[in-house]
Amino acid sequence: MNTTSDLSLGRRVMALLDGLARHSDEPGRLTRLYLSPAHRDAAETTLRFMREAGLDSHIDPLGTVVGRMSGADPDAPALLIGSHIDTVVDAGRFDGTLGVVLGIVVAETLRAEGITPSCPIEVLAFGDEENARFPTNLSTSYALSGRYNPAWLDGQDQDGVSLRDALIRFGGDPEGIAGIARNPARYKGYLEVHIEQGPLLEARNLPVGIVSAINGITRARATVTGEAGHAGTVPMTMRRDALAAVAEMIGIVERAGSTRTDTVATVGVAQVQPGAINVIPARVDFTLDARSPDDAVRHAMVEDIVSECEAAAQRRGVSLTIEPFMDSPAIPMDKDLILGLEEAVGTIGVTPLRLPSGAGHDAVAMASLCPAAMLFVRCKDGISHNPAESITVEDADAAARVLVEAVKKLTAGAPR
Ligand code: HGY
Ligand code: MN
Ligand code: MN
Repeated sequence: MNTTSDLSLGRRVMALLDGLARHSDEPGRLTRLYLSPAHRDAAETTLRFMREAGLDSHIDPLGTVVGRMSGADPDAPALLIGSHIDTVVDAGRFDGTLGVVLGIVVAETLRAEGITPSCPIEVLAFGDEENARFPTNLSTSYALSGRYNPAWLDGQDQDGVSLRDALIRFGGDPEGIAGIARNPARYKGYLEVHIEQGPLLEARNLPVGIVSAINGITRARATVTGEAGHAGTVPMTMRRDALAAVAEMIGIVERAGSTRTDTVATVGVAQVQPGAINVIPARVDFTLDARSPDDAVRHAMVEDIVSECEAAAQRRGVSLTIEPFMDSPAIPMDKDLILGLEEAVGTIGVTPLRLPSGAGHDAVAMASLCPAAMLFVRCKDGISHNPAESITVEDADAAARVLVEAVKKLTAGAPR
């Protein structure tokens, strides 16, 4: 049982993360949306890291960075390891990038130990996990299982730029998407390491944990249209105030998400027009994000939210449109890969704990290609989607050692 370490792997992980954290589209904070200039730079840096680790690497037509290590049997079903390098606005530096960097550190470690895996190993750095720029759903990872929705190409960001145009500007190729789809028979599994983005591991004083299942997510874009008017002259009873209506709707969303302990519902974005202090708001564009481990519960919750918001719109004389663009199912992780991760966690002297994921991950999409499993890493105060997001070098090291053990077991190869 290898419970001591010189932390060299943890330090290597932190160094590679530092290299990626430099790439942001905004000065003074980390924002790296899909297909942005910072995403391009981060993809190039990831490509360099992969090549320096000896991986045969390229950037695919949708911007995913792919690094491949050959195996003793080049035709054996490959093991995939990955996560994402896109971020939310004003993000932390560990969400997504940790899993990519750990895949690279595993490749470096196998090579340093002279181990040729029995099968090929691929490291994947996806670019559209947050879906924070376009109305998509894990587009770059779903492309690997042949489930890319062509309608995503016509989706626009808040500046009216289509995904297709952004992809071409990025150096991607909309015509190459079909070629990204992989044959499921050629893959034995997908492993993703990710920060927990919640408080449980810290509360249990555990550096790592194993994901049992990933919650389902509904996302929608909504618009309420009222009537602009003079804030000083229009009587309160004669207004069609779009923002006052949305304020009531946000209360509806919050109450719906609070009815059970395992559901959540959030309005994360609200853009007010015309947005002047003395003008009654005419229009509000806002978003809905609703989640549950049970898809029937989630669908019923969303139906309740929509019907109550429609009633509120009717009472207030405003119009409401709600356009769902994501219905991501709750996904259990693969039982055999979970057992393998539990065994690997045991080798570093940690008691394995299974826990659900409230956050979505590329593993949801990858589970439609091959068996998928995730290892969570403790993060301080459970904070994420926040620049205060942090992990310790010791926990980064623990995660690296667990992943190396799990990969060695899954690709038991002969020393060179
Ligand atoms: O929103 C999520 O669950 C993930 O961070 N994209
Ligand atoms: Mn993530
Ligand atoms: Mn995230």
